[in-house]
Amino acid sequence: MQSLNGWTALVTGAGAGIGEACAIALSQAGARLVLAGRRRDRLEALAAKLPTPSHLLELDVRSRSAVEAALSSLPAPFDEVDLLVNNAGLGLGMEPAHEASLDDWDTMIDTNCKGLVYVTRAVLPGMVKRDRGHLVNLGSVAATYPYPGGNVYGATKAFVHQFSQNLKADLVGTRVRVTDVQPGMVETDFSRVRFRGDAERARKVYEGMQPLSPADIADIVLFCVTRPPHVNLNVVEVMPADQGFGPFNVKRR
Ligand code: NDP
Ligand code: 8X3
Repeated sequence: MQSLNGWTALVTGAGAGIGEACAIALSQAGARLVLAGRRRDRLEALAAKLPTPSHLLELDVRSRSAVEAALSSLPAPFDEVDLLVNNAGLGLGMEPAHEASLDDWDTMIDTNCKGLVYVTRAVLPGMVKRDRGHLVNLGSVAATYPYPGGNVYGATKAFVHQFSQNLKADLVGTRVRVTDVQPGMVETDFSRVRFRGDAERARKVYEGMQPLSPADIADIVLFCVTRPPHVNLNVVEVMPADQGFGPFNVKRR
């Protein structure tokens, strides 16, 4: 496995779930970490566990001005980000589109699309200038496969996919790589957030099946970023062995 010694990795949403697991895996591989998220206590607890130095950013990615300010004033040696894991994101609600909350839709678009764009735009010029970098975006199987109640969540992840592909198009000829990692069911706080703290409903999502773990996704992210520099994994779609595809839903009268 290629070492990440000397690399600086920025992980958004690093205080929990997939982001936390990615931060741990990248740190264990030798990268120094910039840990971004809204809950400072979670970032501090994570930083204490990491074997490499880290810098904490208490940051809401929805705020364009906060993202720009935070990322333009990173202290050395954290100021040259080589690897960005755009992980911060969420699903809210599973109501059908005609009943869903427009506020929830705004929050998902602001976080999963606009927040990801703000952070990417802030780090990308430095990567291109140094001719070295890797953008890893957390998409989802929901980008490709619709399901009832997925509506805007799935659409935000389709945005992540299309943005990733278009970034790749712009970056041809540079040594900046782009990967869209698209997981299926991963057991994290994702469902608890989606169901607004209803732990029982969240638990039922993973009942009787073996979901992916955050460490499974971190393992894939680490694999993608440690390929030789000429190798770009564009899209990685991964599901638990216990998850599959639904049949077409036909309403018969
Ligand atoms: P978690 O709820 O466990 O973690 C989400 C992370 O995102 C938290 O660390 C949270 O930190 C952060 N976050 C949310 N909103 C913001 C914000 N506005 N600004 C900064 N950070 C924010 O869920 P997961 O680990 O499962 O989700 C991580 C990513 O993986 C998401 O993009 C999700 O869509 C994607 N994904 C998840 C799957 C799953 O089944 N779990 C499957 C496919 C994709 P804090 O609240 O401290 O800010
Ligand atoms: C989260 C996984 O299947 O709930 O992206 O959309 S799913």
